[in-house]
Amino acid sequence: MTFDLFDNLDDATPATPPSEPLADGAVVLRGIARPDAEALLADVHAITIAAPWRHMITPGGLKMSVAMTNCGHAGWVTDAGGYRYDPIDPLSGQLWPAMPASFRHLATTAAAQAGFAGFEPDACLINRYEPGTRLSLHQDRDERDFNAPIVSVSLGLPAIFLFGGMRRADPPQRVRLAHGDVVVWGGPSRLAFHGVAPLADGDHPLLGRLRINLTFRKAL
Ligand code: MD3
Ligand code: FE
Repeated sequence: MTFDLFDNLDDATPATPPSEPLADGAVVLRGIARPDAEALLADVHAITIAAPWRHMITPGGLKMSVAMTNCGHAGWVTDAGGYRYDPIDPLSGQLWPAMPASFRHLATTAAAQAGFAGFEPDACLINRYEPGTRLSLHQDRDERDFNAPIVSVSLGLPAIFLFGGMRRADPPQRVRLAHGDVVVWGGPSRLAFHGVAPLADGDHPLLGRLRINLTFRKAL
């Protein structure tokens, strides 16, 4: 047996996992959050003690099936008054919890791998799905600067992500997003319609019957 000190510099064994282009500006980094999953989930738990999970009400009066919370300098909220980013959690009347270092590090590393060096997220929306929970097709356009990408991190049960086009009627492609998958949505993909199909039941070793998704944004 011989050991090659330079193994990691070999072209056949890249130091970074392969990135898979999904669409113009959208890159999937399969499994890159797996090594951090326990730390990320401990931080999610701490956030939800100060800013509990809640089912927000859309301006149309519908209760969302996805439970949400936020961390960072602003949080995405919806209520009878509309959609907005708010520095204050309306439930607690306090600032949202700070963005943990584990979150920020993963988001900036993933963005840089996808060609968005210098991404500085100021908001992280945290979504919790139970079996049957879905997110209908929408665009994310409440952020100030669409030049910044959105970075999403999937944890727990796998989901079928629906990735549409620039018009709501464009037929979406279905992409399976599993535990540890990170997707960077920039460029022309930034304003694409997207959603999540009803979550299939299952039993994940870390999260049981849940899926948790983190989306990092430059909102302000
Ligand atoms: C493509 N969340 O929070 S993450 C959302 O799985 C949201 O919880 C979904 O859509 C979830 O707004 C999807 C992937 C994602 C997030 C934002 C995007 C894809 C995107 C913004 C633009 C284009
Ligand atoms: Fe979205």
